[in-house]
Amino acid sequence: MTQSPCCAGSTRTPGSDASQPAAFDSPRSTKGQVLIPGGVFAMGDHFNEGYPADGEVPVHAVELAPFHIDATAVTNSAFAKFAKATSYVTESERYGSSAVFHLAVAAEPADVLNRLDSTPWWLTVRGADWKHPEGPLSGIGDCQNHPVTHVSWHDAQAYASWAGKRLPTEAEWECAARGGLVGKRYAWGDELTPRGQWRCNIWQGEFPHVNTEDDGYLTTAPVKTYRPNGFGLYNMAGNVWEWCADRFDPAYYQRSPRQNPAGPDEGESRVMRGGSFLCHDSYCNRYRVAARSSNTPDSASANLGFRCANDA
Ligand SMILES: [Ca+2]
Repeated sequence: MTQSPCCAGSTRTPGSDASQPAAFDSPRSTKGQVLIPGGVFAMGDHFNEGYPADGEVPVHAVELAPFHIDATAVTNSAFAKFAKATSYVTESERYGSSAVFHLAVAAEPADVLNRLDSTPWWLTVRGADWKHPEGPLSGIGDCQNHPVTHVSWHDAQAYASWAGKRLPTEAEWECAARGGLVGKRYAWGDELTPRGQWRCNIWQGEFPHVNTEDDGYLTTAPVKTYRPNGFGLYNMAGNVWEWCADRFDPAYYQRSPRQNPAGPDEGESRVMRGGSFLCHDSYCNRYRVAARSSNTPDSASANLGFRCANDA
């Protein structure tokens, strides 16, 4: 974890598993993807309301080649096809536990291994993984069209290569999330709930104990919930954090190249974007379109997933 322990729990893995490939050699596929036109956009926080340590400023011009990006986050159903075809075992499965939000645990007390003093709403649950997102007593039978969770950056990379895709760069992700709008706060405009309607799955109520679920969901929502943005992309804010390809450096915007920035060359953590169902203005406003966060590439949790991209 870096500076934002509220955002996503963190797990450590037992080391690499040489018995399974980290990448698969599949033909390129743009199935389920939207073509995003290239061009120049203004990347970063236009309102200077992000957390300074996240490095959302300065706003800077970025020029991107056209690219494709998935219209939705990768679902449990899609990830199940990958796991079945490849026998891939995720890092959470190998580690034997993952981070589950305290109000959504489905496990025997003996399987709740740890509760951190600094983030007591994150519990380390034995047997929590993508097939058991709330613990061993949960399943994904009724959640096939929800985003897959408990996947590490390494797991996301493996899936993307199998699908004939790749993870988006952070700049591609923000360009896509903006939906063609210029300098707006959210993926749909500047207002959080236009005409009183929720456009994303975040937290309402008193974090972390009372969630009034005004947006309809305590934890994940199906990937096509709410109206898509101007590019036809769903849930670019809230629901689950999404891994990007880039390494994370809060100072990166001060030196990033104008054309097709791909992140710093060095650094342990990887970028996550979009915020999750746990975001609330009172403690984490990272559902804004410019918001940035990161986690180590072996981390996984109940509010962290991904979507894929491709060159045009
Ligand atoms: Ca919600």
